[in-house]
Amino acid sequence: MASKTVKVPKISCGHCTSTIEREVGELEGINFVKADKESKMVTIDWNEPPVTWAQITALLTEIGYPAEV
Ligand SMILES: [Cu+2]
Repeated sequence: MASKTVKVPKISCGHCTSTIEREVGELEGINFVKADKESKMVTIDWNEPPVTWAQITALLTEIGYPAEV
């Protein structure tokens, strides 16, 4: 299992964190996703395969919450 914590600067409220948790959580292979509105950090644990970090960050960008690189 892989794990990463990234900053998502566009997080501004609880709706943002729920959207991220729901959308990322729907990907196959995601074990855990937690977004924090104070720190704007998102922690994700996943299994690779079936999902890759590139796919996760692509999804974040697609839903309007790109991760900071
Ligand atoms: Cu929001």
